[in-house]
Amino acid sequence: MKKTFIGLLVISLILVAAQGAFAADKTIKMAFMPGIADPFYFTMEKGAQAKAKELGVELIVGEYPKAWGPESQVPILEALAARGDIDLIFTAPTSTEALIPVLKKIHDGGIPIITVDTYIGDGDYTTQSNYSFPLAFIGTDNYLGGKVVAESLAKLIGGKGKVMIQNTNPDVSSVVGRGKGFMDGIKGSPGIKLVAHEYCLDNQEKAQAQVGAVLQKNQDLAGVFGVNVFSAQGAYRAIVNAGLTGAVKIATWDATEDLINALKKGEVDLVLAQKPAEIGSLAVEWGYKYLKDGTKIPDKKLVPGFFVFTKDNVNDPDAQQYIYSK
Ligand code: T6T
Repeated sequence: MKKTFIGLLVISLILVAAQGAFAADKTIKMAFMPGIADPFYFTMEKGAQAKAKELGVELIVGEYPKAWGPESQVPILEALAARGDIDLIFTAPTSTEALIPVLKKIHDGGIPIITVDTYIGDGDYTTQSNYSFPLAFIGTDNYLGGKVVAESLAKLIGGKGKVMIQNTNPDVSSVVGRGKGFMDGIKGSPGIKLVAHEYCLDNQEKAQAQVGAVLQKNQDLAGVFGVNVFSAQGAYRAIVNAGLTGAVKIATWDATEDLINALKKGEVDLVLAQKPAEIGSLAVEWGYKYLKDGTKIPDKKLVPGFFVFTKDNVNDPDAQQYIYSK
């Protein structure tokens, strides 16, 4: 009995040591699989590539999906894993539930996973569950950002009036968090009424049509929250087309050049910028540390902050760093 225990202990120690042990002369190869082709993920890739270059890591980037969702993402992830030469994958799961099986299979096949921007399950990777296998989640505090946006929009509309949320998907952690934060944030202003919460499935034309339809029914709409690149870009275009620039206040999320230019023109009132380059850089840095010597991210979570652009700071030299790349 005692011998078996000691034997098991020795095997476990060898396995633990082997996990982080990487031959000094082997180039680490990581793969990044973005959520969709958009400036947020292009900027994340830039940050990741810069850190990879600094550390001598080879970074393979999976094909950028043209549409959001597991149908596009799963085959690309499977192809990356099937190459057989990837040491770690970091990816933005396009669904909290639908991505669990494929990521678990890749992990069980020996490739560690970090999720960036979005998480699987409820994002708690510290409690044992069928989705706690990733090394970590690295991304924005979307709930907090949603609350900040709500409080700012409330001020812009004088604490009262009808508002809507133009969202993308009901099963994606990032945008769900933003929506929840916003809904809790407006609770502080009893005069504000949420009249619509639309989902465009990350399609800008659809977002524009949805905001247009809500405007038709609510001609006294006071404010809109566009929760990400395509929903925000579609939302402000609908307001401009309706000739309501300035009358309907628009708070948007993601600092694309399009949204920043719209802010400068007064067609948008607020742009929340995430820090995608930092997220990509942290994923490479911590993936590298883990592969080199088994160092793990404390609490399996890293949360870079965000920056809020308004017409008052949009031209500040210090703020320019937060605009996403094309
Ligand atoms: O807002 C980002 C990202 O954080 C979100 O998860 C999905 O949409 C974007 O990529 C912007 O389009």
